[in-house]
Order: sequence, then C-alpha cells, then structure tokens
Amino acid sequence: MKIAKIFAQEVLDSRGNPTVECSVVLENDIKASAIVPSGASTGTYEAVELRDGDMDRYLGKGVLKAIENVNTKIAEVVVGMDVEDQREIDQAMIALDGSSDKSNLGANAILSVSMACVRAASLSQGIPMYEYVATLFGNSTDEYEMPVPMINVLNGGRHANGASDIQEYMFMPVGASNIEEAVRWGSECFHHLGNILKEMDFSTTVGDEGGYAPSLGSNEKPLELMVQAIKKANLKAGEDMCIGIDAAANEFFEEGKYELKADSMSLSSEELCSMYMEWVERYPLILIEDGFGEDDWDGFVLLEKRLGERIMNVGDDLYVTSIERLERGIKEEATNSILIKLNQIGSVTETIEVMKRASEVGMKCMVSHRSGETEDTFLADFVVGAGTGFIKTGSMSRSERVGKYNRLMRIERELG
Ligand code: 2PG
Ligand code: MG
Repeated sequence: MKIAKIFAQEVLDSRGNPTVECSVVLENDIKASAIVPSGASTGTYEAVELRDGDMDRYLGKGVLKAIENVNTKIAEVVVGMDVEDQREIDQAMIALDGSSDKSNLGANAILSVSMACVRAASLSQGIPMYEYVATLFGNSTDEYEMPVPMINVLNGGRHANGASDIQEYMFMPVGASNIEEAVRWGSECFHHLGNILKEMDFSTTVGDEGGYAPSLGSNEKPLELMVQAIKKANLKAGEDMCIGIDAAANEFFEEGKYELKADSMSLSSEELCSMYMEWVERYPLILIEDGFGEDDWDGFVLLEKRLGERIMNVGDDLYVTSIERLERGIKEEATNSILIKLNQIGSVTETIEVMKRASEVGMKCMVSHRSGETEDTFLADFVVGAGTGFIKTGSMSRSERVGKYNRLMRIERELG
C-alpha cells in the first residue's frame, strides 16, 4: 500500500524532554504513529539526534528542525513509496541525508518515519506488528520465542545522581517458563528489594528507568541486596533468577582510569576486570554490559578471554548498533553479545542488518530501550518478531517501562 502522507510533531519523553513522533497515512486511510526514545549515557559513535539548540525553547532540546525535516524533505521522498518496502524507504532516507551519522536530517527524524512505516504496514496487512517484524527478519511466523527480560531495579550513573557508579543492576528471570511468570517474579523481587531498602533506612525513590536509586556507599552492595530480595521471593538465585549489570563504564572513565566514586577506588582495566571476576564468583551475575569504556577494546577482549564462557559480555556504547563497529568486535573477539538500540543507528533496516550479522556469528542480541523512553511499546513487538531472546526495558515501575512488559504479556496471551 502506498504512503499518502507523513507528518511529525513534537511530544515529550519520560524525562520531559521533546522528542519526535511521526505519523504515516496510507492510501487506504490506515494511519500509524511511532515515537523515538532518547538516551542519556549516549555513546560517542551514535547517530546524531538532531536538537534545535535554541536555549529559549526546552533549554535547547527542542526537535523542531527534525520535525521540519520529516514534514518537508523526507515527505517529498517517501510519499508515494510502498509502505512494505521498508528497506527501500530506509535507504532513500539514508541517501537523502548523505552523511555517515545522519547528522543532516537527524537520526531521530529518520527513525521516527522508519518505525511508523513498520507499524503502518502491519496494520495495512491486518497482522500484529510482531508478525510483520518477523517477516522483515525472514523469521517463521508459526513460532515465536519470547524474550528474557532484563529488569533494571537499581539505577545509578547518569540515570540517578548520587547513587552507584554502575548504571544498572538488573534481575534476569532466566528460569521463568513464560513472560507472565518472568514479569511476576521481577515485580515480586522489585518490591522485596524496596522493603529491604526501607528496613535499612535507604531511599526508595526511583531513577530514570524506574529502579530504586539509593546511596549505598558501594557498587557491590546492590548485588548483595538483590540476592536477599530473590530469597525473600522464594526463588533460587542463580537458577530461577540471575543478575545482570550495565556498568556503562564510559561514564566513569577519566584519564585512563575507572573512577568508582562510591568505593573511592581508581582502577585500571585489568583491575576492573578482576573486580568483575570476583563478583561473578560471589553472586549469580551472568551478564556484564559495557564493562569498559567505548574505546577500551582491550578491556572487553580481556573480559571475554577470562569470563566469555561463563557470562554474557555485552557491548552497548562499544558497538552503538553499528555494523562497522560490530565487525571490529567480531574480529577482535571483544564480546559474545551486543546491545541493540534502534536510535543508535537510526533506521529499522540497519538495526535488522546488525542483529542478523551478530546472530550469524553466534552473538546474543539484547534489544534495548533508552533511559528517555515514551509510551510507545514498539520495542516489545520488535523483540518478539526478531526472536533474539532478550529485552532490556527497565524496572517494574513507571509506565514507559511497564508498558513494554504489559505488551509482551498481551502478545504471549494472544499467541496462547
Ligand atoms: C544503556 C541505556 C539504556 P541510555 O546505557 O544501556 O538503559 O541508557 O539510554 O541513557 O544510553
Ligand atoms: Mg548500556
């Protein structure tokens, strides 16, 4: 079905900052919209999120230029195209932009159109979006693999001022038999953790991704409290429920050292790697994301050599969902897993390309939200269609996070 019209508008993300919502109208009058999210601990090599820089509007964070680009330049190229030609649509926008980092039109402008087209095409075909996404991946539409959620219950780093240096501590219900059980276990552990914090007189206010953000005075303490919460929930730590962390180590890498303020420690890559190894011995820690800074390839390689057989060693800022950086990671055997964020690269087609390449070489893909999220649950359908097994979408609080879990449970019920 041909695209009759596209238009964008400014809406707010979960931090109250402007972001781009795009609507696509087809010639059969079907209309669909999508909203792009926005990160805080962004990697240097991410595609460019176009912001107006006009300090009189939203402290410079307005996205009116990106919206103008959708409504004029992109509309001129995309209107009249077949909405099911996702690759052609994305390629046309990439060519129109002409830069290597989407800095002309803005990755936020391009991705909003790209995502809205996926949703419009699925509506036009009268199928659920996850099914349409499965066809984009070339996956079977008879069987679906539901993802293991990575539930970020303790927020630190750039997502919670004054909390841990490590950005995220996540429950991973690996032993749950389905999403409904995984979500219930996650919620129960989250609330037990809250009670433990309360009893210890720590704050239970939440950070950007809905996890608690207490000042525990140590980066290790959260792991200990999470194990307590797992036990309180009558689950087996390491079997039913495991733990993952996103160090987002780039954010505490200063002049060649990893500065862990909560522990008053300044560590080399090697020392940091040893710290992770101790944690893996002591806790049911099965995943470490961005254990090192985005240019510290040696750090990742070291961790991969030492722990690659035991844990998921995930690159996020390291790869920024870019095929070039992924190829380097494959060559150097830097990690065994990759975090996937649509807005790091800026189009659905390029995201799929990266995920397929990673899967081809046996790497695991974790599809991820951003810390500035929206009510759009695109990600839930996307991960089910992709069938790559993991979704990272925040805590069991705040609707922009829980919305994705709710959508996953609805999909599961729909699939029976
Ligand atoms: C991350 C993300 C999402 P941000 O580092 O993985 O949790 O954070 O969106 O701020 O980059
Ligand atoms: Mg990360």
